[in-house]
Amino acid sequence: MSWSCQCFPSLVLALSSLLGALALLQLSLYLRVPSRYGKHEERLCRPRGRVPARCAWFLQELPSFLVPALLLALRSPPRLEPLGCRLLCCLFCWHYFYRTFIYPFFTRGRPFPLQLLFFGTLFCIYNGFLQGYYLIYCAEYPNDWCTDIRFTSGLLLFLLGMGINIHSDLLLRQLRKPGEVTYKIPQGGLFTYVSGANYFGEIVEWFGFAIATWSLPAFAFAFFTLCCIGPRAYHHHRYYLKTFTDYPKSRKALIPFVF
Ligand code: NDX
Repeated sequence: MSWSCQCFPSLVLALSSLLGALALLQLSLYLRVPSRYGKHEERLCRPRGRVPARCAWFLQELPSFLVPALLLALRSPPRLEPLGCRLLCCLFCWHYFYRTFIYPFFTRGRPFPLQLLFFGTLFCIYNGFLQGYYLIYCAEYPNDWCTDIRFTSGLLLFLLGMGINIHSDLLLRQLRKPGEVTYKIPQGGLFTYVSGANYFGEIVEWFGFAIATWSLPAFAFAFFTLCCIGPRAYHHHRYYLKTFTDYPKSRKALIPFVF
């Protein structure tokens, strides 16, 4: 089976706008009350409606990798010229390869609420389709896009953000022994400056991707990421200040030295 190549710009515009609207909805819902998973889940209220963290993160993130990969495989004739376009699609898939096939197998997180797993999976199908469809069917770049300042600076930011995100996730994981579910004060790396170091890395990463692709869908996704995990970083910060009397007072919530 193969799909003939067609780009519908109005579809890209509609899906990107909806993503922007979901970001604002997300912000209004979770600014005051955190999304209820991990340390903000109401304590063991519904033990039955929870899925082991490994399984939940694998299932939830899989569509973000699989959907663009399928779109790519089904496209006829195969595209992704010039090189800039091919690299950009690989960056997106690379992140979600890590998030789907590596991150879940090392996580020591608490079981994840089934209801949020359902919505998270729907979101990943939606976003995987939007980013993949745009890059594979619609994006047009000049042959020298790889040397454009937007591509190079965006790529550098993407790599920097990804490095911070992976390193911070690793530091969080090392706080626990296998089987442990208690919370401790994160130390080292960017956690020296902010409570949400992993989130800071992820936000930098997706804004880098948006600059490198210079596209509406990628900017909409970067904005969604900011609205989704920005408030979560703030709630993590408040949680730490409330829970640990010796929590470093100079540490900010999300942006080093600023907020
Ligand atoms: N998954 C992105 N919205 C989300 C799941 C939830 O990848 O209905 C968004 C993602 C989804 C969300 C996703 C989309 C929107 C949803 C939402 C639920 C509701 C919402 C669907 C898809 C919704 C609308 C209204 C629009 C319909 O026990 P534990 O689990 O707390 O353990 C943690 C541990 N840890 C510690 N251990 C010891 N001591 C401490 N002090 C510790 N602090 C933490 O570390 C975990 O095992 C681990 C990481 O925890 P945490 O809380 O720091 O990060 P977490 O939020 O779990 O994210 C994990 C990684 C991280 O790198 C982050 O950057 C990335 O995933 N992420 C997460 C969320 C979204 C996202 C990226 C993005 O938008 N790009």
